[in-house]
Amino acid sequence: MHTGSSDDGEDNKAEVSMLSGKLMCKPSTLQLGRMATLLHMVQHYSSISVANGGPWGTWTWTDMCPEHFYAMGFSIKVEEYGGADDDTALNGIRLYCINPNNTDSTVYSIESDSGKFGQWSIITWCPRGFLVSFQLKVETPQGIIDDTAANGIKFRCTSGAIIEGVGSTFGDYGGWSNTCIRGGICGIQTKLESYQGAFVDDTALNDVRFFCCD
Ligand SMILES: [Ca+2]
Ligand SMILES: [Ca+2]
Ligand SMILES: [Ca+2]
Repeated sequence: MHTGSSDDGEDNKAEVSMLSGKLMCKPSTLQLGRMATLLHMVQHYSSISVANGGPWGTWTWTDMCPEHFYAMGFSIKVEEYGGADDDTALNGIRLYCINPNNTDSTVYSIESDSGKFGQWSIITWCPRGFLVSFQLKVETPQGIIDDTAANGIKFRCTSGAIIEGVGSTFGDYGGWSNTCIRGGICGIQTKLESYQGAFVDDTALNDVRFFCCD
């Protein structure tokens, strides 16, 4: 768990300076766009994470709220308990971003990669303020028995209120992530095990990290 400069940040800085060095020749629109994104990330974002994520899957793409928007609510995609079937429990997380300075209360939803099983829940909102930290409920590896990895999630809001996406019943909550120092959560990236097929034990969502904006 850490805040501020990460290995990713260092890589981004290196890549930015590498791209800057190439500016003598005319950069493509794609390069300019990527450079702008990287500069934005280096300047503004820190990530928050937990230590108890599941071991399967790979980190997928990042999705971010528009500038000046912060996540104030969330919904989760959960596969209902299937008894003897291959269960996956938590499959996806969506964040709902608002701009506190907007008077038209536009809501913008963001989502990283999600599994194919389950239904989306209703949205749970912070009573006020934004999402600033989280806990993940994860089932530890079960060996030859059916695994589900992540099962549920709790968020703490700026006000201190705790809101929960109850999800499925397996596993336990780990410790709290670090907390967004100013502002709140404004981005998401999931670690997802892609669909393994009918005869292989699937787990879908294993871990998640969020990004903070000042
Ligand atoms: Ca297993
Ligand atoms: Ca399966
Ligand atoms: Ca399973």
